[in-house]
Amino acid sequence: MDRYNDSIDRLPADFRWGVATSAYQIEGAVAEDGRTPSIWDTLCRVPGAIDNADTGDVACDHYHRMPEDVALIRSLGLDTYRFSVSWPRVQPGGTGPANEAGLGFYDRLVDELLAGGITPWLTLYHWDLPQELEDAGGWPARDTAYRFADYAELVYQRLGDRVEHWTTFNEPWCSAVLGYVQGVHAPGRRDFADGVRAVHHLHLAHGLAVQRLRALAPAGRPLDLAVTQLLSNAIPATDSEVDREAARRADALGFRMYLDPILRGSYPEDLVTDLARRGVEIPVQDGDLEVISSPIDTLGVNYYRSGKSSGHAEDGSTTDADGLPVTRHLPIGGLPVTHLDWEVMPEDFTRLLLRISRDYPGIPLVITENGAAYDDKPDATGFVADADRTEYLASHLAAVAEARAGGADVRGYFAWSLLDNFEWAYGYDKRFGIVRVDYETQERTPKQSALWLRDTIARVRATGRQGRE
Ligand code: GBH
Repeated sequence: MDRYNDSIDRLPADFRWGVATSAYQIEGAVAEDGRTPSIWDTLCRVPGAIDNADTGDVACDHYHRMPEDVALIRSLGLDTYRFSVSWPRVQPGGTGPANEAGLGFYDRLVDELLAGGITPWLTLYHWDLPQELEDAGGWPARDTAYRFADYAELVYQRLGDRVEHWTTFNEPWCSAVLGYVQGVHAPGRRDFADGVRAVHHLHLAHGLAVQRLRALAPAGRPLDLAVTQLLSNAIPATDSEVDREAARRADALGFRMYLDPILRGSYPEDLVTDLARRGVEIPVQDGDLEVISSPIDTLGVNYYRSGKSSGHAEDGSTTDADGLPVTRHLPIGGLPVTHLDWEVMPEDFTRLLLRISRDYPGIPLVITENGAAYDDKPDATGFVADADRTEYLASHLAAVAEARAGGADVRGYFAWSLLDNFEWAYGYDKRFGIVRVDYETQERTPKQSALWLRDTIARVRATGRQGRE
């Protein structure tokens, strides 16, 4: 792994080092202390929806083992912990008053973190919409955005005195596209126009919450407002006009649709044209884009994989049954892959970060997720010598350092994930943790990658560059 150190050691001594999780993936305790079901509890009961019929009912039992997990974070020398709040835990049903017992859990978590010298980095929404709000229409319904702003306010009222870093949404693309278009994530719906409506209402919810929190924060109290997006480059499969057009469409629908409204106050024109050809309109009302583009302080970037775009279907045709142009995602080829068959290409991460900072200048970036699933083989003591995951983290950290050297203002890096956990539609079989979880005993064992990260953090803190480059 040492061959990455020349790059990694260019990171600054005050670089932020974190690790990330999300509520439904680790907490368990789904029916305790007044929590009501979310759309994920519902999807987990649909036959065939989740590999092995796994559910988040118990997960890593973090709800009952939180102090132990905070101690683990501390033992690895991490300075920041990114977690999410479960909406149906703190506001059952998604409307009405706060549930004290549910909020109390996050209150204790925040105190535990602060007592251990760890900065809380709070995400309000990591995909667990209260089922009642889905029954009322879910994200394709505009009203859900206003419900979210109320929820954000209620959490801020309780934790705002101690939590400085607030992220509204984790990966709106996943909620909208995987949840409402492809139907592989909750709530499992399949309608392209609903997906487009969901995107707009997720953006609106973000903007409304940003305005609420900004207004609630007393003068002089620090407040860092952010949104986290899943981003990657759209690389044309070949230099042909057809493939370059496919990459442009993929970039409009998968990248610029998520950054332009928030950071530029408009949807891309080519996106609007592409959608119109499909008979779909974004349900923008007067004033929405002003709300959506309310200033934020940080952009969270989640990055996992690369791929390329082709304008040709498998049979070679360039239009589909409806006469619309084909946009197909393809592997790049010839690259190592993870347990999920995701291709590993760290140089593309550097390119992505440079592109974001060129096209959306002035906003500090934090890598809020990066990591990989590998088919870990524990030894007799439960230790996992995960050279593959360690290599993934090292090469991607080096890629971040290269992007910084090229001018990208990246302030921190959070590994996904602290623990092996419920990997959504893949259940527990796909492990992303830097810490092994034995699901029989709930025992936690740091993997080689966790120890490597601990040592790397200590070295960069001691020898890294002083101040920002
Ligand atoms: C992130 O999503 C999430 O924020 C995090 O919760 C998740 O654990 C992590 O990545 C690792 O996946 O094959 O159709 O079932 C990144 C986006 C979400 C992309 C899950 C792949 C599976 C879709 N990933 N998704 S599907």
